[in-house]
Amino acid sequence: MRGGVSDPKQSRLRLCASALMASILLAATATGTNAQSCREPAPMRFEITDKIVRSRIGFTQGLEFRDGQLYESTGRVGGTTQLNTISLTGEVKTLADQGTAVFGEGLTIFNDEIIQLTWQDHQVFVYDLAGTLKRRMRNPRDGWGLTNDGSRLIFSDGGDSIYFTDPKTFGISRIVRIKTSQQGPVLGLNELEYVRGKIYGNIFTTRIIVRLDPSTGCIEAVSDLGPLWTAMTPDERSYAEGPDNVLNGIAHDAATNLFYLTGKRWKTIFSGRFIEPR
Ligand SMILES: [Ca+2]
Repeated sequence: MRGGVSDPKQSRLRLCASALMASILLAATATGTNAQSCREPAPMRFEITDKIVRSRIGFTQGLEFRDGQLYESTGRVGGTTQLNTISLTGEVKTLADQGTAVFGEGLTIFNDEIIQLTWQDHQVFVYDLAGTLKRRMRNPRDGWGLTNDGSRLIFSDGGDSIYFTDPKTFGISRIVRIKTSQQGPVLGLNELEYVRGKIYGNIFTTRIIVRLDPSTGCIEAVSDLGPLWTAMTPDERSYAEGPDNVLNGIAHDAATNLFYLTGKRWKTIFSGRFIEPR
């Protein structure tokens, strides 16, 4: 069913996310003091190059590009936690299904293993590239977005920090607080993507994607993805207008430098590039 709010994180964070978006946009134009030693974030524009129309929709919680296709994690309360592949022509294939007992969240691929978080179930599933479950790990925290920097997994839990963990054990080795040039915590960082030393993440319930430096936690750039909705056909937009169907998928193909962006239960996945003014 499309429509009604089925993600309980939604109502909890809606107010603080709105405040955060205002704060980040304000920070992007602020000229005041630099209270937390971060530079003012630069505006970033997303230039759409193409779009993929899916053969069936999913409650997207994680997205990553590998070997010419997208890997997707899905999850919601009362909905199935799946591991899907999506071809660049939009064909969706389910590799694994954990059922409705757990709430699937972020996904990343590290050393030919697909790693899938769950929200508050503390379970981390590890699959081979064909989707066969190899092992499980325990996450002591909530699980939201997940990516990796080539040596460590990096995840968010909706709070004010990102967490670096051991890919073999999920033991947390480092915690970095997310900051802007303005005072106050940054909450709601959701789906993540590590690209050339930076992390792109979308702020839950907003149309904002930020780029942050994982070594300092500073948000360096901010992009309003509102133009994605403008680029949809009326039918495609109908899938992206429910209060639940927020922006929540960021993947990157290093070979082409293309990003792939989508949202929960969207019919469309957009490809394109982030452009910053020189
Ligand atoms: Ca991602």
